[in-house]
Amino acid sequence: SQEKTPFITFVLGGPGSGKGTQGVKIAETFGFTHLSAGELLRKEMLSTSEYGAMIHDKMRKGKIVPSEVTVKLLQREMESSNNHKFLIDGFPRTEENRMFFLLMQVGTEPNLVLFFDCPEEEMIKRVLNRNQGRVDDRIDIVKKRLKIFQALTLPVIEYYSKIGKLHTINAVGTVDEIFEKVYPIFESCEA
Ligand code: UP5
Ligand code: MG
Repeated sequence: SQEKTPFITFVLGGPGSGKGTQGVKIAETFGFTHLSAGELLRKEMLSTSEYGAMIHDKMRKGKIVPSEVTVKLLQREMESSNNHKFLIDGFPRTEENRMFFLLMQVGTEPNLVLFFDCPEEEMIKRVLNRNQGRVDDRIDIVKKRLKIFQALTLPVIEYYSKIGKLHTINAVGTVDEIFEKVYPIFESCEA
């Protein structure tokens, strides 16, 4: 039930680049509803959903879940929210994801796109230190996720750069140091 035009921010970056951590802070500070595509898929995986087994199979291999499934989950959350400001983390990961969202949301391009730019060694270190029992936090799978990020997600990031929506943030430093760089982007935008 949205009366206002939605304001959509996509947060992109490799595995462990800090999308979730910064996403929570941005949402709290600037009044966004935070939707992590990965979290929504993990919740769906643990439910009795018909997609559960398929999602599990994709995730444990570091592969991308079909666009229609992810977009359906995102759309369900957006439609049931009273908020018009959404911060979507970890999506779109592929050009197909991007096109599918555009189709389902009838032409809604994001207002802002953040890219957390982080060196691979740092991303690997963070993910392996996390210890939250994720099926994909193993060194071999993390390397696979990094390869997929480079091959499929970097072109999407490049697209947003071309259309002038991208804000690249150096994601090395403390959580607070990084948030200090993120803050002015939202402070200066009207949502
Ligand atoms: N940490 C955070 N910031 C730090 C800092 N500045 N300094 C030191 N440590 C920091 O952070 C990772 C870890 O680092 C945490 O322990 C944190 O405390 C620490 P986090 O904020 O969780 O990083 P994030 O970028 O969110 O990492 P995540 O592992 O969640 O990224 P992924 O993109 O790999 O995971 P996601 O959940 O988005 O996707 C998982 C899988 O789901 C994909 O591989 C894919 O199989 C599937 N998927 C799809 O198929 N489609 C989608 O659209 C989305 C997901
Ligand atoms: Mg995350």
